[in-house]
Amino acid sequence: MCVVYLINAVSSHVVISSSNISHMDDIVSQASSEFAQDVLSGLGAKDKFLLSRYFYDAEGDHLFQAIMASPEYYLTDCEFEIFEQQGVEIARAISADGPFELDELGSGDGHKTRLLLDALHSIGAEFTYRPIDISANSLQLLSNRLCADRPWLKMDPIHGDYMQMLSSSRLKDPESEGPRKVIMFLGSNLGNYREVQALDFLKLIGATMRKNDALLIGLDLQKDAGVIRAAYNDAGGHTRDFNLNLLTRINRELGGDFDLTRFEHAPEYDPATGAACSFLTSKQTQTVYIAALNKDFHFAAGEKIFMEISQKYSRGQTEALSKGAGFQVKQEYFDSRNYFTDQIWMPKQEPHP
Ligand code: AVI
Repeated sequence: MCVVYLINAVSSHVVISSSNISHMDDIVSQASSEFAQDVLSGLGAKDKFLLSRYFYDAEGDHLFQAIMASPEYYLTDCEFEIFEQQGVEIARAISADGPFELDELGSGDGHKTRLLLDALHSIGAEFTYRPIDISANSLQLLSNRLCADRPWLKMDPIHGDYMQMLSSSRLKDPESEGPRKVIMFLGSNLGNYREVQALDFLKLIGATMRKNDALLIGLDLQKDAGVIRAAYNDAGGHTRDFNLNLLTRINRELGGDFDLTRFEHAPEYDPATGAACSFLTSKQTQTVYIAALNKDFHFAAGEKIFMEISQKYSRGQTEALSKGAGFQVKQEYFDSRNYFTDQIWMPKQEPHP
């Protein structure tokens, strides 16, 4: 029987009752003041920017689903193909060292992961699936669905920010006697970090791992520039709406007065570095007021707000990343067009003296 307890790792001590409503208010206002602070730093900078992690409110989640379903956004299909065609091979490789827990950082709707779970089940692997996601709603939906379809699955979903979780005791503690761990970080989510941050993040993951643990990571590769440009500028306009939705969020949560018709979605791809960057460009000279900051922000005509990086990797870059973060590459898997790769990385063993 499949039983799921949704653990809130960030605030598991908070039980909602009338006596701690004000504490809840504090938490909520703390979160929105962090958002306000980040918007202030971003729009107050000489080169304006906003942080892409704020894309994912309810509407942003919905738009991201629409992006993933669009014909131009090849990443999801490629990774799906890898799991569909090579899932059993991957399952064998990650389960070779015995029972383990499978921690998925940012599980989302688990569309691709289901293939891997089935492959693991088909070879009789012993594991517990621990999806970790910031969206309680997505996590609950995923858990209910998996529980209903796969009664054999042992599952321990965790609600929280995986970045915070990596530093928290639930995932940390490489000295502990707990089960072996396979950490999954799919969908080229790493590409949303700049190079230095990506390395730091990988090192943080590495610090939670023991000798026989593994990281299964999905990375988007460099390819024809036209294919990449189309993926971040789909004809249906979902990526445009996804970017503009962050201005709507600022209007709603921080009392901004952004007029969305005065900004244009302007993605760029640089084949020399592999950086696909999204910008919103101001179509005219304008001033935007944000009430929560009690501040005006001035935009020149043509001025850009940097929204997001989606790094596309060369083979040399993926190698440098794994090496730089202290991993050795155990296996690499590719889709039939060589657009995307899923790789198994293990912590590098220190040579014996
Ligand atoms: C979540 N992340 C890997 C997506 C990407 O491709 O960078 C986010 C995204 N932004 C625009 N389209 C998709």
